[in-house]
Amino acid sequence: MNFKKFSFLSLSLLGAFNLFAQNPIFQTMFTADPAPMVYNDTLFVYTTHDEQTTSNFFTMHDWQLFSTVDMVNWTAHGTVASLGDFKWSEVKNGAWAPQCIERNGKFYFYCPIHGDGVGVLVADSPYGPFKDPIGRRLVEGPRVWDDIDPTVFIDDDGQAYLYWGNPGLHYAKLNEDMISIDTSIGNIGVVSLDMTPEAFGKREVEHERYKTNYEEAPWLYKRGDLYYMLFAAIGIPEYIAYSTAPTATGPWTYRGVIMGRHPDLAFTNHPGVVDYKGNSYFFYHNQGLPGGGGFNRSVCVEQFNYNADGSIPEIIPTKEGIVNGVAKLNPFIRVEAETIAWSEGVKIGRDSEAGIYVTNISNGDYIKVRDVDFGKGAKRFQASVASATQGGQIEIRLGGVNGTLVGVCNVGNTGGAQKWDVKSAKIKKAKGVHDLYFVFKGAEGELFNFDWWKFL
Ligand code: FUB
Repeated sequence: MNFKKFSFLSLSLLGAFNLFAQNPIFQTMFTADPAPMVYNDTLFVYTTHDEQTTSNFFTMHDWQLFSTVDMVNWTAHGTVASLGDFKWSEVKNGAWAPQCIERNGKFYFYCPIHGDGVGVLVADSPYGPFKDPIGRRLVEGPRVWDDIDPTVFIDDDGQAYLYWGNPGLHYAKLNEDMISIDTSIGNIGVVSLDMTPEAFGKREVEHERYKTNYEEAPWLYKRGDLYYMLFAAIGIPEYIAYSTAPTATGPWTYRGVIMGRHPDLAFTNHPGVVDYKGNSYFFYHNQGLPGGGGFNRSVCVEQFNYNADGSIPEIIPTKEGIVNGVAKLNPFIRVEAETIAWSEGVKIGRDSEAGIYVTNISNGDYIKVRDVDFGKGAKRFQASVASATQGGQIEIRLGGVNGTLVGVCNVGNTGGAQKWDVKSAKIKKAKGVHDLYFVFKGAEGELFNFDWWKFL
């Protein structure tokens, strides 16, 4: 199904239904394999990117970055790295599940290139630009085709570990430079775990390649004294399960399923867990966007609490996602238009002047921004926009797509789709905390591009 057409035709039907939807958390493209990372006061989520496809395999060329400071509004930062960054690899389709970690002010991004093993990129900022510091694959696993889904973790003593693999689980100790491995252990630095039922669960149906419930998508972290290894389990369709251990290298004990099968989940799933501003969050993916499927997936998040003994409860996927944000949004400073709690119809674009902006805007599309704190009130609205057509209007509403209309910003032709101009509108009765809606109106076709907004 064509997402754009679906959105336009079904807007009125979906409006009420989506009033409380927060999952999937990114609606402007298909994303999967979430890898959350907290740095300073921001939560970053690196994802893979499913190109919209009708084929029966993954079409994945690049990795995307999103961030939040409140858990309900997400800012898209666009493509953060792509297969082209690995000049030594000729793989053209296979940008699979990555993870990024910070060490001493540098950001190390471990990327599986399906069919060519795991590479590493490094940057001075979480946003990139990421560069390949070694010009070759990082690890030589037992079978390069199986070397996917790296997870990286730095232990309290400074030792960094990289785990990866499908159908086996392997690890290497990273040297302090994070771009080479300690070759003194295992088979030239690679240790393949003994896949026992005690460690990763007894597979109910015997399988030639898979000896336990472990399938792929490992996610390693430590909480208190316990090391956690979450993973995609039990075959296709995948569940999320986990094991724990007293050290980063085991011995692992299987602890059971965290997320089982549910309608809207894809045949793969992929965990990412993080604590942020005092809460614990579980990231995963589903196929819940219009046009979604096993190769057109979407990242979601749920909040959870550990049990008193440190075990992880069963987590049920929801459409509501995060109900309570952890901060209010200040509308009196420039806010990127691609900071979105929920949207319908729009996509993101990039140019050298504006950076990332919202594009593909048609009549009836909208953007919702949650928990906007207007304080004692706003008087004017400003938006940076660009239009090569007759433009349209931004209806500024509170509380819903049909909520209180507090202003209308007219956007005319600015002389080009990348000719940015600031338009403004008078605002009435916007006080206190509200969910803000930008509802786009105009004639048929694309109306304008939208880079940022601000209230005065
Ligand atoms: O996204 C491609 C692959 O599908 C990932 O590497 C696996 O974890 C599964 O999600």
